[in-house]
Amino acid sequence: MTDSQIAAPPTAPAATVPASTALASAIVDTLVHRIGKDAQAARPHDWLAATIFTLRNEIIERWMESTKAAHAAGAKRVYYLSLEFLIGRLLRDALSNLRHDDEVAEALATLGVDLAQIEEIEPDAALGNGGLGRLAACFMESLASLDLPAYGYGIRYVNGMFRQRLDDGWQMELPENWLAHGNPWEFERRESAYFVGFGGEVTSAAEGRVHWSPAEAVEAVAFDTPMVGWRGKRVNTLRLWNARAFDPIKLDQFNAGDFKGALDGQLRAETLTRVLYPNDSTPAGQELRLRQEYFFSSASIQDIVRRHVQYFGDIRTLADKAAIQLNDTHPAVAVAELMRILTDFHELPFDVAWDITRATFGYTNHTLLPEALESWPLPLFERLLPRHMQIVYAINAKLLREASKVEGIDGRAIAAISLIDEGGERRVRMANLAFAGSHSVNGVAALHTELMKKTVFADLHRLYPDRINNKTNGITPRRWLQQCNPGLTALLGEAIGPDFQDDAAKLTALVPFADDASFRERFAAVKRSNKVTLSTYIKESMGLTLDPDAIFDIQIKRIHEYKRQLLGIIETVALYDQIRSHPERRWTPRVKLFAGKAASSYHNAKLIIKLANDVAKRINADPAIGDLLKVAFVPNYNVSMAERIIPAADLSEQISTAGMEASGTGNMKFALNGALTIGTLDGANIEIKDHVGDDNIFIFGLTADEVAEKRAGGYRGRDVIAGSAELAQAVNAIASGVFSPDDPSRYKGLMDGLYDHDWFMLAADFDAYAAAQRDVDAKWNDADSWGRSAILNVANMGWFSSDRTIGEYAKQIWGVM
Ligand code: NTF
Repeated sequence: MTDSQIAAPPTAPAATVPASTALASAIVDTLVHRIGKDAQAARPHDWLAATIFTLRNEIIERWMESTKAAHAAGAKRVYYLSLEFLIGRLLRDALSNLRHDDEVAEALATLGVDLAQIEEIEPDAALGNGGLGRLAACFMESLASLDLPAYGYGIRYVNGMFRQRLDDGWQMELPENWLAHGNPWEFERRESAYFVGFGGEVTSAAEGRVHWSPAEAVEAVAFDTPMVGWRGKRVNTLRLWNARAFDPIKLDQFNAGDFKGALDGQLRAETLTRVLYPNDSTPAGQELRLRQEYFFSSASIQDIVRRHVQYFGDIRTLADKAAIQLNDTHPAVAVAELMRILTDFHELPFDVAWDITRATFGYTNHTLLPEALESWPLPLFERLLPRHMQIVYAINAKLLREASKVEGIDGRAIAAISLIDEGGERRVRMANLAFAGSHSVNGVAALHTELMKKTVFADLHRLYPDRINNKTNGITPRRWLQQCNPGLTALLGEAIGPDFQDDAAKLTALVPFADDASFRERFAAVKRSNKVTLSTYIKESMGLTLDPDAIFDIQIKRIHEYKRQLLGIIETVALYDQIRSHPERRWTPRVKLFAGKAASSYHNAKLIIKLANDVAKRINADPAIGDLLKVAFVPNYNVSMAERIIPAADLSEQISTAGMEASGTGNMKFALNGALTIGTLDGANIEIKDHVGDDNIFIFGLTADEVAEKRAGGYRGRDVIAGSAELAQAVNAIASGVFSPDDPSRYKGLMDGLYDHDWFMLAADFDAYAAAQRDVDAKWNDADSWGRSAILNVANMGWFSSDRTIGEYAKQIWGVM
């Protein structure tokens, strides 16, 4: 969408604009006095900003009320520290949560402006990679909706997640400048600024006091964004830090003609908050990343301590008034930072500080993938954070002393518990630091939590058997049902009344409607209409025509080998081959959609994107296939794209190797919108199955235990491929260049990997997956059965609301409910 595509506002001057409502005149007033344009000159971005600024007035009032009320009540606050917040667009969210959508749409219409069109030009705030960042955004919304006083703390990246462009099917990464038109949602708080130091040396002063003199320092400046809860009940703060040089320009250097050197400090500071590391479940071991982690952790801890002392006076009561949750290990250095502030500044004894620290922090683990578990080379950590290194040693000494007293903890276990990895190059283990420094350590789905106890954290679990607990992830039903799927929301309201909007658990009232033929018809009509809308978008953006009566089979998520997009593609190739070989059979028309970004340095993931595109190109152009099979890789997957695609899905692909996807949250979004899941017994799929019922989900493949057994038993993909004609045929076709005639050996290495290093058990699961897909076809052809199952998915997904998840954190970890 470009500015010029949007209907021009009426040509009348501002004073005579038919502002039929007070709201319309307020928007025009904002346009004139705040943006400095009249209705005639206003561009779509000006209307967008004017609408947001106008709406903001009400939000600000509620925001201040929320803050004052929490203060007056002496309430305990929740602090959610996360290096990622994938919040997406905010206008529709705020409008909908404040119940102003119709009113604002009408007011804008009187001004000749289409609300839907200006909503579309709001940039996606993509300050995150995938599930972990989106979870943080859902949690912020639920915290406000449950009326819990909370702050999110993160980094205000100038360039968030890269924009993905496909050049001949190859992923290209382009910088995404979400702040190009300014950001009407944010408030710069110049008064909330903190000193964050790096490097330098630690000296002991008189009376055993320790003094850290950093070699360099930047200033962290707060930018606040209001997070509006459902029905505007409460507005919380997302506080994102921006780095600034203390001395933006060295005038002496500048005057001496060294212009570049004069601005060096500013440039170095800006670099800190310039880019989001575009990794998902892949390592990000660069120094800048550790600097980012410490920068935002330090500023956040300083801010939390400052607020506590200001409101409550006594630092010793911190844990009674503050619950800090670490979203994965990215903010784990906050444990050492709080210890530093408590001991070096507040002069508390080490053991007292340690008790306060552990009572204050909780840690959530989001992955068991060894390559994604953070650890930092000890020399780097020590050089950048010399005082924190001393504190880590002191914590470690205490931890290992405690461990050595426990029966059954031997030398091997001690080495595994230690905060320092001594095998090879010495490294600081951030997960162990987060674990040791928290009173609660949670996983994000039942299986994941069990695997934490058995694998990565087995020894720490033996030492602290009460610490690990489960909090199965959730999604906010406001964004992921009400806002993205207004058709379904209206239909649900007609059937069961509006109560489900305030309590997603009430969706179960829909269960009896699964047996109501006329309801099933209306339900199917809503889905079809969503599919038509998506098809129109794909036609316009990609030039591909889709049949809205085909099964819309969708896999959208970050591209990673463990998520097995390759399994989906190979099965697509196998199906293609079957259709060509047996044109006489009655095939069920399918549309296979893929979308997702690959980490820029992840070679195989990028090759998988290219393969999906090559396969799509060939199949879509094959006249023998016609409308029976269409394949598309939709570029630049992001939150807004998910909101567009998910309501149109019939089949949700959740096919990771069992034991590897910690939870998944896309799986929940699809099921809540009436898609059936085809999936493995992995992550939250297991709990989805338990809720929607075995008859309403397609489960296939190895279990996590079976995967582990096979790996231990010397599994070889080669043996399986030899025994599966369909798989062998598809793998050979891809390997021999059928889909890459311009470069026949392009996929040879990728396919060879399946024979000899099939770590993700793709070959092992292929036949079961293909069989499950034929079960999907059969069920699809029984429209009553499909419709019934789809409705039962919606009816039983209320449990996966992030309100339920946050309620559990609030009661069981934070003590705020
Ligand atoms: C992700 N972890 C997991 O891979 C998903 O399964 C899970 O749903 C989300 O977290 C949210 O819990 C990560 O992105 C990371 F960074 F930990 F690898």
